[in-house]
Amino acid sequence: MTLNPRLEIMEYTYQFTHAIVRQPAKSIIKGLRMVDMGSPDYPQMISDHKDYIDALTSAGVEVISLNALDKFPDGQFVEDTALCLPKTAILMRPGAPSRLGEVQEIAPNLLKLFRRVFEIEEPGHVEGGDILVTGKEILVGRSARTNTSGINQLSELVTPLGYMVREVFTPPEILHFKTDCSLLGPNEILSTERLQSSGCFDGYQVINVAFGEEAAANVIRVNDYVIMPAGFPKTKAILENYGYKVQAINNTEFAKLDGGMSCLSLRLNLS
Ligand code: CIR
Repeated sequence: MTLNPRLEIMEYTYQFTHAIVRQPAKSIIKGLRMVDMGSPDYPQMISDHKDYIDALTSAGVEVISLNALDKFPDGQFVEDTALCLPKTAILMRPGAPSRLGEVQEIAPNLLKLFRRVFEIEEPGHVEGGDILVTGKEILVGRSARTNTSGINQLSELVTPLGYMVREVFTPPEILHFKTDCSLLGPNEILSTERLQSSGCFDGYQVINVAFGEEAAANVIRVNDYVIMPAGFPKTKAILENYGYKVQAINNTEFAKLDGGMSCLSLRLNLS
């Protein structure tokens, strides 16, 4: 019997065996930010990062923890450096010049784990935070960090593997497409109303974060759990009412650098 490639894609949208994280370097306090919300507290970040790893572990993934990189203040936001699909990894090319070198740091780790490793090349730029893999397609938000050349290259690389790439738009007031949305299930999306109103999720079942809790839109679905930032009780209750098992992690400090739940890990299915 031939397996429907689409079905295989759907199975892997939130089922993960491993995650890669990187320890926050002391230089993180110099990380990029869209708006200055004050200096992040390094010891609190280390503590939150540990809780994040514990949440991933209790969701059933083996966490591969890489060393801190002092020369890359945003280096712990590993999601932006690669897209990991079953059996295939694609090295990104961040649009932030200070982050380009992070890709060479993650590459050897992915080369050890994946049979196929591709890369986005100049003049393309894509950051993983702009990519949402759903059960039926890969949505990529054009943003200040992700350009059309990068999206076209990504499409050419993954179309032969059975994926469809659809270009969407990241609203200019947010950093990445996934700043405002997350995957909850193959056809289920958590989104802010402002992003949903662009029409990019037509055909999906969309759950909106509570009004005033827009910063809760970046969560990760990992196996049976949804890992979300703490401090958003209305959105947590909404998710729980839908039957999701939720773990909330303090994110006040990474948020000062526009970091959220998804950016702190690369989630992999190595089965
Ligand atoms: C940056 O501006 O690149 C970092 N300070 C934050 C990156 C967050 N990445 C993500 O949400 N995927």
